[in-house]
Amino acid sequence: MSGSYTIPHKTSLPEGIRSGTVLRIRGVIPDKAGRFHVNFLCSEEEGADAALHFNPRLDTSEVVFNSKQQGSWGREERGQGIPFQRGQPFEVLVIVTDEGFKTVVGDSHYHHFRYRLPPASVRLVEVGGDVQLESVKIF
Ligand code: 9QG
Repeated sequence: MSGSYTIPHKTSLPEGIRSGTVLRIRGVIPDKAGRFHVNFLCSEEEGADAALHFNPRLDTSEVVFNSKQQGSWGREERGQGIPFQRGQPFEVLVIVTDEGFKTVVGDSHYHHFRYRLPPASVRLVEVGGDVQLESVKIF
């Protein structure tokens, strides 16, 4: 596998994130992939709160968005359709806006997940699951 990042991949954000921050993730979905996730976590601790859990599910053809607080998942949101395919490369942008996380997949806007936890509390981005990760970049 040519993925240049081991999984799970963690990117610390000591300054946190703010409106205008953009996270770009590039990778390839393995041929037999089940699901992968991108988590915006509020600490580096195990079981940390998640301001955003972005979870493409190739096994059930859906993309789930959620938050996690004190170990409990919140209400799931689902994007329209699944703009990911097994065996195919992908690019995701997660754009931090004043109201929430805007996700762009490829060249198309995908879903806006309104904040449930303050974005300023985010300290770590973690990518895990069935993904060949090529790059994670913060702008
Ligand atoms: O299934 O759904 C999102 O609402 C749970 C999954 C969980 C999340 C959650 O088991 O999987 O996707 O941290 C986890 O366990 C993730 C990987 C109702």
